This record gives sequence, C-alpha cells and structure tokens, in this order.
Amino acid sequence: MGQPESREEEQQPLPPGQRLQRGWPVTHYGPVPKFRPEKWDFRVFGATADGEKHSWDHEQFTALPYETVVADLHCVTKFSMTGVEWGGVLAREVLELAPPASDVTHVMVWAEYGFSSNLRLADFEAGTTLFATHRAGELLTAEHGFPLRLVVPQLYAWKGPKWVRGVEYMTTDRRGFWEERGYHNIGDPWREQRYSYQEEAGDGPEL
Ligand SMILES: Nc1nc2c(c(=O)[nH]1)N[C@H]1C(S)=C(S)[C@@H](COP(=O)(O)O)O[C@H]1N2
Ligand SMILES: [Mo]
Repeated sequence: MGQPESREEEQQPLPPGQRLQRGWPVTHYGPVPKFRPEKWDFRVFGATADGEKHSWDHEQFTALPYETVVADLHCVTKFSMTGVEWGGVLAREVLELAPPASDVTHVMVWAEYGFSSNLRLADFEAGTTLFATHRAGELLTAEHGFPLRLVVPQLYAWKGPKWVRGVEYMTTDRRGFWEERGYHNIGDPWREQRYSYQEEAGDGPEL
C-alpha cells in the first residue's frame, strides 16, 4: 500500500494534478475594472420564463439574502486552495427571482470587459454555486472580483468570473471566453477536464 505523500493530502484530497497553494494569488486576464456603483447593475436576460429582462442595482442586489459556502478553488494552472469561506447570494436565489424558461439548458455568466463563462444549468443551480461579495467575512478586494464574483466549487475556477454583471439564460450551449480559447467546455477538475482537445462527444458545441 502506498503512503500518502503528506498529511495534508491525507486530510484534503485534491483533484488529480493539483497542488495546494499558500496565500491567495491573483489570476485573471486583462485589467482590474473600476467599480462605479451608480453605473453598476446585475442583469438576467435571454430565455427568462416571463420573457422579460430583470435587473438589480448594487443596493438591491446586496440586499438579497446572504448565504455562505465553504469551498475549494482549483485553478487549471494547477494550484488549489481549500476551505475558502465565500459569502453572497446563491445562484438558486437568482433562479427563483428571475426564473428561466422551461427549455433553458445552459447559462452564460457575463463579467466586465466582455469576459464570459458558460455553465450547464445543472452546475449553475447546484446549491453551492454562489455570487460572492465576501471572502472569510470581508468584502472582496478589487483584484479578487469586487463587487461580485461567481463561485462554482465543483468546476475549475475559470468557470467563476470575477466582476460579474449578469447571467444569460440559453436554450443551447455556447462557449465562453476561455472555452473558446482551448479550455474544456465543462471543466470538472475531478475528471481533469482541462483542455478542449480532451472533450468527448456531447461535452460541448463544435469548435
Ligand atoms: N473576469 C474574469 N474572471 C476570472 C478570470 C478572468 O480572466 N477574468 N480568471 C479566472 C481564473 S482562471 C481563476 S484561477 C480565478 C482566480 O481568482 P483569484 O484571482 O481571486 O484567485 O478567477 C477566474 N475568474
Ligand atoms: Mo485559473
């Protein structure tokens, strides 16, 4: 029988190929957007059940029920952080307030500067998918996504945009920013779905 390589691995198994990271690095593409509260809104659009767009200003969105989720973060560049406490608004809350049409299968989560990430509805409606405003009880810093970032614990971290501005309900799948640029359409770290060349039939739209 093989021995675990360290006590840490014994206590907290990580997805294949991942290493534990100390501290909290900053990882993203492009500049950090400036937050302008008077211009900020959170929009739900696309295939909504009532055919209408829904939007919240910053005050309204941050007044929605606050929940916490303890989750691991797995970056596809191979570092992981474990036991991060996020606070914010559950994706389920958004789905309840602005329900999707019955034929919605995927969502596109949109962030500042056109960054986007596509998710299966099932991943979006998981009980631990959270629009986070806080980490460990403190407001997010600008570089970590203030005022709002998505956390999808069961997927690689690029699936969770920082500086989120809205959600598009979709009746077919479409690739987001990194998914168009060589990353896996689904991105399950436990199945090590890192790159689009690993996709199997049904994992995503044609490239
Ligand atoms: N808007 C935006 N969000 C993003 C990214 C990005 O490039 N742009 N990168 C993602 C990736 S690859 C990772 S690993 C996490 C990193 O979050 P952190 O900088 O708070 O550690 O943010 C994700 N969210
Ligand atoms: Mo990442």
